[in-house]
Amino acid sequence: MQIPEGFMLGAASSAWQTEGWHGKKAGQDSYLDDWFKHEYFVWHEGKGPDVATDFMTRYSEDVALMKEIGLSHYRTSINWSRFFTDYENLVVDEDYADHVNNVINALISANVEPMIAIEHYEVPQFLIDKYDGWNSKRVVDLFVGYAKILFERYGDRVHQWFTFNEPIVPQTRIHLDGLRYPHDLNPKKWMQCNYNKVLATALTVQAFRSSSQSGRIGIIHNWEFAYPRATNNQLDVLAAKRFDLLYNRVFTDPLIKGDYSPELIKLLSDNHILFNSTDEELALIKANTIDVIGLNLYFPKRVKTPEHQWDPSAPFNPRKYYSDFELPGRKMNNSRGWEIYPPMMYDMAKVMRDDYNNFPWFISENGMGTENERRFKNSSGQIQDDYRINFISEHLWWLLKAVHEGANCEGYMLWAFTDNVSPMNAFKNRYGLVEIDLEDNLARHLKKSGLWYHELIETKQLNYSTRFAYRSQA
Ligand code: BGP
Repeated sequence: MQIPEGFMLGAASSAWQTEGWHGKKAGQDSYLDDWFKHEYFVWHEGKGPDVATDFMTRYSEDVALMKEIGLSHYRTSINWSRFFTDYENLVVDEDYADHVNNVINALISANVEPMIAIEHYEVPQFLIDKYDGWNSKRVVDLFVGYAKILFERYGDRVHQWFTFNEPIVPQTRIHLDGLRYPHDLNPKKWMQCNYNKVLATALTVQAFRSSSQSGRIGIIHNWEFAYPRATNNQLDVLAAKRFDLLYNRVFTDPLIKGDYSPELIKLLSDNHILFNSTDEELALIKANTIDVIGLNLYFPKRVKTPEHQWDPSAPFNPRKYYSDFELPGRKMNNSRGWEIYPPMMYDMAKVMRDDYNNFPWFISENGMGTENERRFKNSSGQIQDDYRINFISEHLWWLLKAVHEGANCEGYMLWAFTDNVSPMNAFKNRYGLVEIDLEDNLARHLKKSGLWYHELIETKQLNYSTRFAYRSQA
């Protein structure tokens, strides 16, 4: 299948998952760093952001490999917690700012366009301790101040900005599900943080447009594609719809369309978790919608009508409205516990076409994390990750089919360029086109998929005849 000219074929990562703490100054902890320090025992084999892939000192090697593979784009983030020595007076840490500058320049000279997320969970712990983090509108203002400095310093060379990567995720894990440190279960706070990040995005979009820089600005959202168990069962369909409102449209409606849907507002009011907003803020959100959206899409979310009655005295959770549905026989990535369902790419394109007026979008993350990947090394030590090649091929096949039918999807970015640190799972599941060898001083080695991706980019031909391979996995 032909890949259209100009279709982005890149890869992604983030600052905190690669950098390591080399050169980090006292007081520069991010939320992730603080969590890692407090609950080190939930991180796989004690590995985490402290060393990561040591991108801080080894980025030149990585950029050289990006050039070798021929990536058109590389998305990463700038680490807010390291960018300042004083978050309130916006005093820049010039050492870190220089590092960012060098990385951007290196990417450009390697002919790889940088795409930058302003936050990929790297909110400074200081702002959590002092203001309760994203629950606070003071933090919204400080974020916008931070973003303006990035536009001034790097906007001449970075032309694609994203306010957040997966803005819903940290507060969902902390305030809605209570899974992550500090386990502060508080659904109202969950929704307030969601809203404050929408507001922060609108204010940042406004700041970007009034700066002298060219380019575009958007957000990266982890769209959780909700499939009802049975499309002819109205209760299952309703369960999927409510899931979709609470996890997807809570961001995408205000950011793309400028307004929250009345159905969502009613759902939030009925459950006493409506966010605090002012008319002025809502007008600002309406006037400053984004230019483009990146969607992180890994697995389908299958739901059915709730199996059990909800306890009205329990803290609100969207599970009030749905139960998980496990499709018997589903194809799985067992390392991660995620179902593999490539046609989701095509279904996503239909949603963007029908519900968002063919708004510009791209796949900002998709990929396959595999445990114990060393077992796939051949005699010369190269990881033979055919399962990853198949995974990418199947997903791209469905995506390109949609593109050939008119979807406004601009590209595909693999997660991830190199193996890197996942929250808690650390290096357990390997995602990269490039191996990070923990047993050999973090040496970088191209996997078979790295060579394959290079060929894909060179030839712009996806040689894949099966549209959907069945269950045979690593
Ligand atoms: C996305 C995040 C990434 C990355 C990826 C893989 O949700 O944006 O930061 O971690 O998922 O998931 P995991 O690392 O949990 O396996």
